[in-house]
Amino acid sequence: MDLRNRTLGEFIIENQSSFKYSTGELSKLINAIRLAAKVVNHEVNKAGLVDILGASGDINVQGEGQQKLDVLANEKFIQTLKNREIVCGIASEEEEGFITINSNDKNHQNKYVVLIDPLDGSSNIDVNVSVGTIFSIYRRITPVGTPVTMEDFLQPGINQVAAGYIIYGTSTMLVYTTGDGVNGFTLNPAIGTFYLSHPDMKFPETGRIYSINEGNYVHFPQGVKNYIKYCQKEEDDRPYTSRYIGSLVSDFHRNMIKGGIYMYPKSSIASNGKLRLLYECNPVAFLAEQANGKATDGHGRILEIKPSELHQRVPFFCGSKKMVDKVMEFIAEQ
Ligand code: P6P
Repeated sequence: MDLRNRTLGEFIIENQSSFKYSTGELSKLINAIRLAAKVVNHEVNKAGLVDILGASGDINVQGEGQQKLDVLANEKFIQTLKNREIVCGIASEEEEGFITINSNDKNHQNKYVVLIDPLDGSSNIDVNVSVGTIFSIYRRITPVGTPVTMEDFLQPGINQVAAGYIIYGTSTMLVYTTGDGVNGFTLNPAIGTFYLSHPDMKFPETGRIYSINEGNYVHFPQGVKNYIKYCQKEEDDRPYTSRYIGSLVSDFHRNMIKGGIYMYPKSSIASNGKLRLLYECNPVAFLAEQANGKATDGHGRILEIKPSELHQRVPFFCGSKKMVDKVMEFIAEQ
């Protein structure tokens, strides 16, 4: 059966039975994310025309300058998710703590928590380079009907029931998994509908693209430095190509299609690297593994890390399996 041109709505319904807990709520949740994605996409695409470019003048919980679109995307996703009786809690890169939903309604049966990076790579907005939204969905582990606790958010990535991203690039795509492979949907802006354009996405076993901010080279651990030099050496299928957009979603998306590795290691100036475990590394790692790729902190599987803090950072190496294995060899030798 040719699945192409299925709409996202049709795909969700057709695949609902394959969801581990097919009660229809996860389908409603993915649909809510789809709606929020369209709203944010509309704002991102006109960012250059109205006064939402540039910094909001606020500092987020990370101590980073907030872009106006960061704030807007955060508000749109939280508002869309809150308005539907599906989730009981939300955590966001832009919020210090988690947001409890329906805590005063003792009868609510909402059982999912969502963690989001509402606009990753937002420093690229003012220079018209692609950015993305990343989301991660878990079933709560505390009793339904009670207010969520931090325990519901600090789950290892292996517990995710769904994860994905929206990439606001030359076209807008929603790419997600519910644990049964990775599928990509492209938005037809003329009619506001996402169509299945990339069924069953898979990482090539290896690749020739490495993505890392080489401006930090002097601060990297020796093993990472040695791997970069390995990528640049004229030998076998090397030197590789260096491609780094400064937007995790964009670098990951390209590498998943073409083959490659994305790296944000720890360094002498960032002892755990920069990327956040809960709403950047875990969802991207879930997608990577579902697409026959690999994701590690340099030693073990990202998805098996037991989180201790909402905004904790981890070193991140993710992409084609053979490339990730090779950088782990260099790290082990250092
Ligand atoms: P640097 C964006 O802020 C982000 O979290 C990722 O999307 C991106 O890959 C990385 O940080 C860029 O960080 O330090 O290289 O500018």
